[in-house]
Amino acid sequence: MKLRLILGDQLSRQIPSLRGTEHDDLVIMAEVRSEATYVKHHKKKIAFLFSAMRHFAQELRSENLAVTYVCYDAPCNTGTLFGEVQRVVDAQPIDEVVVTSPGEHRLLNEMKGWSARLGVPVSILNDDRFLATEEVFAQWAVGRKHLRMEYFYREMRKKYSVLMEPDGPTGGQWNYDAENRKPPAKGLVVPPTFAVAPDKITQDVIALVESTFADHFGDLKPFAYAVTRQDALAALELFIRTRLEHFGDYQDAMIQGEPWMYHSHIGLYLNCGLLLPLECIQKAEDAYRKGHARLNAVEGFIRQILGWREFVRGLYWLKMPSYKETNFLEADRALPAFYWTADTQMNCIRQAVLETKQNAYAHHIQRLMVLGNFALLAGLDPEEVNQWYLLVYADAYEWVELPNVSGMVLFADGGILASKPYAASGAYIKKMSNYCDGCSYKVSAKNGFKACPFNYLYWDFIDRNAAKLRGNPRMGFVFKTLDQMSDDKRSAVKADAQRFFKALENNEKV
Ligand code: FAD
Ligand code: DLZ
Ligand code: SF4
Repeated sequence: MKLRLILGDQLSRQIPSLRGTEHDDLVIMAEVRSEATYVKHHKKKIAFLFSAMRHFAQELRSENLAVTYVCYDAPCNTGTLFGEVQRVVDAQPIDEVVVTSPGEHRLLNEMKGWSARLGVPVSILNDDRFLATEEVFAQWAVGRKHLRMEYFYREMRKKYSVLMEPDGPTGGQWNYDAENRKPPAKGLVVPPTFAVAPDKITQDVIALVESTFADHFGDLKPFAYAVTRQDALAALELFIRTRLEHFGDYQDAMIQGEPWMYHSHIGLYLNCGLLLPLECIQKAEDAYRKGHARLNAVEGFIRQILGWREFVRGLYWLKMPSYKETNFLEADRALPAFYWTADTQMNCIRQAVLETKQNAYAHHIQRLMVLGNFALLAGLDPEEVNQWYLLVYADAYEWVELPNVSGMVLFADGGILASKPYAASGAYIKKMSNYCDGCSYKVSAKNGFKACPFNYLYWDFIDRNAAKLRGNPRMGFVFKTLDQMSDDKRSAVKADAQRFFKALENNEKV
């Protein structure tokens, strides 16, 4: 008799640990303190996952599988995954425990010791929901000085015959970003996003989270996320029908009061197993083939899933555990309180934090070029920044969060993931959003009290890190500009940055 453990982010009928299930096997799923609190996840993330877990258990039971489901508040709940597995192993004639490899290094490490502790074999299976195994990625990486997503992505396109013609990539190019990334058009009306009313299971979970995780960050209500595969598929279909066409155009655009923009909002479903990557890719390609969406939009969307998503996962497993310790720029400033409270005069940050708090979601460019850009320019401690990103977003698991934060945002890995830091002044945010219109700071002012902090923090960041970044061939122009800067201007930048940092340290509202 096998005990098949299904984790909260493995809610797929295709998960390897459910394959070949015999009639006397037992499935176990458990809501446990250790997973819900190793970082204090956003309330909505916990509610989403517990509800999706409960619905998945129900689905398995409807197929006559025997499921032991341990609710968070069950009196016998030991609070850990190991404890829950051990309880079953102690009570039943279990010959083997079967689990699909978890998405986080800390848990995999722990599971490797389970067999000795339990006294039964524990099989940890490869998670083949992903399109590149750790081995395939490692093989691709061998001998490459720089790991660049674009080249990996091309291999994946060929391997899975996605947007491919007999003579090469569809349309003749691999990448159509030159046609993408437009600023928001005036009067743009964003279509409504997918929403579903909470059923009884979700309502019960919301009540549980409200009383048990009251001190966690974030708003529980309104709760409108899908918690079943059927609804997650409906959310995907809605995206393809109403948003995909403009995905590329407005991929980097930000509008005040429009948290969802033209993004797909499927990351949380993909990462917990309700959706599978290849089906999302194929449905998007199908929309292009049927003439429902343009190639620039479809290729851009597919690249995120077939390229970036698989690339960051490959990198995570290739470089862990040392990747977590990287801090190339030796950044050590504490995370400012406004990442929790939104109490800042910087309107772009205020909006992004408020939306994060409401939805456990912010779209990519808010994460990268607003919240992330500030963290980079201000030299925030990578450990604190990683913790924050891991707990605030409903789609966050370390395998995807860590490379995005330490690699893409903070350049903490020294350039393993990105060829140069994604640092930008206020001009970028002004170009891609309307946040600056409602800001107490002036984006056009470069120095002084009223100046947009991103402006002087950008040059202070470049100056401060010159010894480490000057040799970067992609930053030649930036350092040329720095070198031509007058001494007065350089001193003004330094003085403004120091004043700003002092205010931060004194917990003043900046
Ligand atoms: P869309 O913009 O519609 O993109 C479609 C899908 O592509 C996403 O659902 C996701 O599966 C994939 N994707 C897009 N960009 C990336 C990327 N850079 N890395 C991996 N997959 C990508 N994504 C997570 O899934 N979990 C995280 O914890 C996470 N943390 C991030 C932290 C930072 C600092 C940054 C800059 C990015 C992070 N991302 C993370 C990537 C990206 O921002 C989210 O995947 C995306 O915002 C999810 O929203 P969406 O489903 O609307 O995505
Ligand atoms: C994120 C999460 C949370 C909040 N709670 C649980 C849980 O109670 N039980 C469970 O099996 N999984 C949970 N998860 C997902 C795990 O944290 C995830 O499986 C690991 O981090 C590996 O990716
Ligand atoms: Fe953000 Fe600066 Fe614009 Fe204010 S002026 S919204 S701080 S970029």
